[in-house]
Amino acid sequence: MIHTSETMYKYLRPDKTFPHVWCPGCGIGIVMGALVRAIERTGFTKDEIVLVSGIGCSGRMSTYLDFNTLHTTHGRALSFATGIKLANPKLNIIVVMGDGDATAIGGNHLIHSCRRNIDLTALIVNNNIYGMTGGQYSPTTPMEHKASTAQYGSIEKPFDICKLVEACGASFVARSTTYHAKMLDALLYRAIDKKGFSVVEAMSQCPVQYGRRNKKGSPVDMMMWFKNNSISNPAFKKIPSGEVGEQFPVGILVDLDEPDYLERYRQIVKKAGDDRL
Ligand SMILES: Cc1ncc(C[n+]2csc(CCOP(=O)(O)OP(=O)(O)O)c2C)c(N)n1
Ligand code: SF4
Repeated sequence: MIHTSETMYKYLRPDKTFPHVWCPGCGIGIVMGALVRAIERTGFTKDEIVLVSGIGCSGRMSTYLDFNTLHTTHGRALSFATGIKLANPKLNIIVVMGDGDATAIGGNHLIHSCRRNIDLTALIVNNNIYGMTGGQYSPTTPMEHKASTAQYGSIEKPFDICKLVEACGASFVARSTTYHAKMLDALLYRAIDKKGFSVVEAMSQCPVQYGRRNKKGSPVDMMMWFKNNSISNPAFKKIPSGEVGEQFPVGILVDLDEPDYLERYRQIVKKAGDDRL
């Protein structure tokens, strides 16, 4: 049995980094709690984990958590993480990104990490907006929803992150929300354990930049929206496509066993007659 507050304190850097920057009611702290519980369950020591993050509100996790951490440039967290994994394959690398960081400026890195099937765990905190920089619309802002750069509503089709990474070849794809914190922790545990490129989308409320503009109510209202519109993947698949509306599937969406990048790379090295790896 994991005692939540004790576990959190074990992994925080209390002397250096608090108070944190997150707004009251923000969902990122819930996501960070789930990540810590998942890591605790794996039994890895702090030194066996590397947490890499990009820039943005969610990217601050690498400042607050006491692992080997790297706070990288906006959109480039996966490239830094790829370098670390290739240099030291024994490390378990978790990459935290916002939806803008992962799918806009870092979109190219995301799709090619899936295709490459490099053994990393990507945690994408999707709050449907650029939180840190003042609420500009991101590739996951729903159509007609408002942002500081879309005063009359976005006119672009949003990405479904899970469908995107599935199509690009990710080995493990899962989605949960801040309402389903325990499910999120179980999915992150599975993702860290999984060999190959794993993506977990954590839908999270940003009451300040997204919720307020789009009249989504309080942080609790936003979490209740997650509760009322999420549905388990098997049940979701049975809904006729014309009747889906705003509902979205949660849980494990893809789980494949395929050779990862390093396994393929080692085979090539062997073929080339070099036995150093
Ligand atoms: C190269 C570069 N371009 C733009 C920025 C400004 N910037 C910082 S965070 C951010 C958006 C963050 O949004 P998201 O990734 O969705 O994370 P959130 O803050 O919502 O958690 C932007 C555009 C930057 N830091 N670097
Ligand atoms: S701006 Fe939004 S995402 Fe950023 S800390 Fe505030 S509530 Fe959270």
